Amino acid sequence: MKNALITGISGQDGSYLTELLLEKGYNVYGLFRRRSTGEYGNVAHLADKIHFIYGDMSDLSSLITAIIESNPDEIYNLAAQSYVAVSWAEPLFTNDVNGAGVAKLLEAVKLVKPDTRVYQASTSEMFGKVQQIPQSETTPFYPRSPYGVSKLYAHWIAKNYRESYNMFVSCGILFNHESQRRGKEFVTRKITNTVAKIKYGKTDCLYLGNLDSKRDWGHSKDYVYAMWKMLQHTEPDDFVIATGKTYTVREFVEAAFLCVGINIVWQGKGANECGIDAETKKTLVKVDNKLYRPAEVELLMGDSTKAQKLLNWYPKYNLQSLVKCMIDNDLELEK
Ligand code: NAP
Ligand code: F7E
Repeated sequence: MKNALITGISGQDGSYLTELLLEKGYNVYGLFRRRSTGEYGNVAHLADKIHFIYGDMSDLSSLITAIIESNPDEIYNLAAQSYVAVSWAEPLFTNDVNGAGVAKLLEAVKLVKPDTRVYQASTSEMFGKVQQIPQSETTPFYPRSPYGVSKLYAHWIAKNYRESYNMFVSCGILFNHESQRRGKEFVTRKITNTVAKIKYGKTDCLYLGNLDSKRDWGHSKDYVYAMWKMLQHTEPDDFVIATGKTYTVREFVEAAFLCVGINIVWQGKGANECGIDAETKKTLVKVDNKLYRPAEVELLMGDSTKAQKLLNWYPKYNLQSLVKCMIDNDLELEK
């Protein structure tokens, strides 16, 4: 039986990864922050199967203790301040957790159990103002937010521990991945949840920022499988994980409304653009300037050929099946 330590276990990916590893017979340990509400987040349904260890990415002593207690064969470092928009409001905290926190974790692994295989959650946000389309492992980075910069530091420090100390550290450069467990502040879940509320008459309108942003959206379940595959590979390496397809926020909105039988047509431009129900002529989507970011990542589209070839990894979900499962879940929730 292998031991796995997951940081960020209560998040979206942490929960799907826990399910995968439990299915595979792992002992799962989760680094967990104390919460005033005492909840387990997305792993509440698995709480009796997980060994929780209190800790925080900013607290080196807790990371050392977690490694001693869990004696891990594999560590999946998923903990992060993961919301890009908040990284402008909390740039130093974001860096402490996402950047310096990774150096602390790697140093703890080096000191306590250097043969542990480590997965680092890198991100397509490191490509930021993209220098190539599509983006692959060889595309130059150009982060556009404190979040992107913090993750780029983590990515390079992870590579450095791999090369300096011969440690097995792999970085997954994952493009956006979503699910019914996605936080409601992220655009996809905000859209599906608000569409469900509109369907049941609980709210009138969906307010969004930049509708022109393009993202390569996959499903978290597919992406956590790629994380596991990376740590089973013969060599540590970096891999882009993406669907290879890109869509605008506007197209995601259209797909979500179509799932509840509403055809959206667009009128106006920029801040005056709105989405109208083609049948009733009601305005269901409006632009709110406050939701624009200080700097935007305009277009992401990943090339995961390397992961396909070396890991035999392919996504199962496409945009339509992703939107459908998110909408079905939110309709049930808001009923
Ligand atoms: P998420 O749902 O926001 O989960 C983040 C997790 O990190 C939560 O369990 C959170 O705990 C924990 N955490 C935050 N700050 C911490 C700290 N100081 N110490 C310990 N734990 C802390 O994120 P996700 O979508 O699952 O993403 C997982 C990882 O992949 C993140 O590193 C993210 O940056 C990265 N990533 C995500 C995507 C994506 O599209 N989802 C793409 C590329 C990379 P609480 O529950 O206590 O807040
Ligand atoms: O924004 C635009 C927004 O917050 C997507 C994280 O998991 O993926 C995620 O980062 C796009 C942006 O995700 C709203 O401006 C328009 O262009 O859902 P998001 P993100 O910033 O792409 C990467 C790969 C990560 O690593 C991150 O951890 O949608 N947008 N209107 C909006 N975004 C939000 N949140 N809310 C809006 O109302």
